[in-house]
Amino acid sequence: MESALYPIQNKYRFNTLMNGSWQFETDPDSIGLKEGWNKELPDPEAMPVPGTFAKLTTKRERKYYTGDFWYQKDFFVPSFLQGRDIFIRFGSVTHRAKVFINGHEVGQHEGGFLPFQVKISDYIQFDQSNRLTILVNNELSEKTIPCGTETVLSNGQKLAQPYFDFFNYSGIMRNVWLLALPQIQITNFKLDYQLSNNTATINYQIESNDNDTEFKITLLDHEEALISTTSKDTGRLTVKNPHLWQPSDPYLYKIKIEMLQNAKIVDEYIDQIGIRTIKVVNDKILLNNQPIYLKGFGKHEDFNILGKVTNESIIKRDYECMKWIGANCFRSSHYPYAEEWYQYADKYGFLIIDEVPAVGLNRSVTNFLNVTNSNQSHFFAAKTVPQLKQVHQQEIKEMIDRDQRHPSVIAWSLFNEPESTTPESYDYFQDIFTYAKKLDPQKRPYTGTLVMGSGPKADRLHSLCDIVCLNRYYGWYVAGGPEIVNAKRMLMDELNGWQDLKLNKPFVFTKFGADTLASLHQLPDEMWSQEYQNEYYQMYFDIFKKYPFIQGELVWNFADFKTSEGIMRVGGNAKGVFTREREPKDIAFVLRKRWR
Ligand code: GCB
Repeated sequence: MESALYPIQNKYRFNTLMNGSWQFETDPDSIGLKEGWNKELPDPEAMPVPGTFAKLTTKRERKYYTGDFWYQKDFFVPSFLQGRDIFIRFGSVTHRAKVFINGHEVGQHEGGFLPFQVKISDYIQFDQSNRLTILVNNELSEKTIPCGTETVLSNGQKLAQPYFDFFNYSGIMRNVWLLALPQIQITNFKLDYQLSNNTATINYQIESNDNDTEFKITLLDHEEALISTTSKDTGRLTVKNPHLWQPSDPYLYKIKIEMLQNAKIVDEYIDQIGIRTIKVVNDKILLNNQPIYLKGFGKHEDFNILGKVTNESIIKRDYECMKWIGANCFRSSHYPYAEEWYQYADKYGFLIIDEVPAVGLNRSVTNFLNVTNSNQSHFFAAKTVPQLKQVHQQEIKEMIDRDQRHPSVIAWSLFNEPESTTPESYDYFQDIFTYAKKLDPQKRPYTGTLVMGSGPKADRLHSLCDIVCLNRYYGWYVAGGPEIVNAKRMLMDELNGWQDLKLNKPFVFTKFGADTLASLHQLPDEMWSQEYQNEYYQMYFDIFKKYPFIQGELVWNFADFKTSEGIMRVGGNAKGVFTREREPKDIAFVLRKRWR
């Protein structure tokens, strides 16, 4: 990626959104490149960007379309932008993209949930129409993340088979910008904080595409009053009596970076930053050196019609619901969300466990059931693992480069429920953690979530994690309904087992939940009813009290969401505390009382 910086406008930086109606065509036989579709699509239809075709169609073949597909858009670059570097920036393209300008390939990107930008200056004509074409592919394999496989139906259609439990929405689902940047430009900057004696030290490191430049760095408070200023690409700023960022008071400073050449400013980038520290000490998570208990959700980017499309109205509504209920945290399960989510979190005072799309590293969609039955698919013994590891590492790097400055991001999750009981799984993740730990200047805690069945005896990954995150379903997939008394026993047995290991690490429940139909009430309660969801959660909360190393509860899920079809799901996953329309189920009021 050329730069991880979110687009901003100022005297030196111009951008315009390219969203709107684009041309679209599927290419089931992958003939497009040979036939020159990178220049002209033969029979396109209109398609919104951002958007996802799977939610807009009335045809099953289109909904489940798997393979290559193309987008095209004509655009204009006025000549007053000449002399600048021109880029196209994609918030994401799911899952991989090849980008062409006026027929020439200008870049490609693997991974469907992180931004990338491609430089197009050498291929465009100013003051004339230009053509942007993107070849997208949404197939799943064990070589890329998220993992899955595919099958070919008797009609010849390919069908993606995710090893994960959310719908494989794909396409261009986030914003697309045209950027005009100075040729000498700031490409990123990293910050980390130290607090002592009522003084904050901000260590910074600026990255740019030119070594022969100077910098001026200015820190301003919320009212734009000057706090501190310095020069050099690497250095420190000090803040006396800092106003710290925290969920109850998400105070943001402004940092301005000016880049100079021959004493003339050539680029400027301004960002809002929150001064705070985050670390794990013994079995506590410390925010600004005070223990913090995490309350909130595992979420998805998911909504009717939109699928995973970024929409700020939904972002705002979700934060309002999370604020109402008294949550302070969510995990970006199971992929990094659109950047706008993190900007809101910084302002609303939410904590985020930021997760890379490493989900489905286990040869089954119901992996929690398989592992519980001691089935091991020896996923990490496959020949494709070196390739997978490279993609996994690349996406960790892109996620950390993108999100490291957000005060809201308090931890990095490097996996969700992979196979974790085999020696190969340890070897794989040891490399992943070693790689990741070099990337974050703030050295935030690193974690990953452990599947049901990966308990204190069998699990091999917890030693790598700074926070041990458990996904548990006693009372739902195991010992549900009238057996809930056994579920209670099983959960306590497992927690006793962890306690005996004396790990001296914080534990967070990153998933526990029960599918619940908002329409169903029953006495005595039964599985799927709202009353059962209440009973289920109450059982967990009663037990959490007994184990002081539990430092957080992120329930599954914030809202009902779409999954693949199957006998386990009625219209999707119904474990939401809110419905898919973001209205509360009964449990929402229970949680509100508990969390507030
Ligand atoms: C899990 C998976 C998640 C599923 C969830 C469930 O632990 O990681 O993707 O949606 O279980 O509801 O079954």
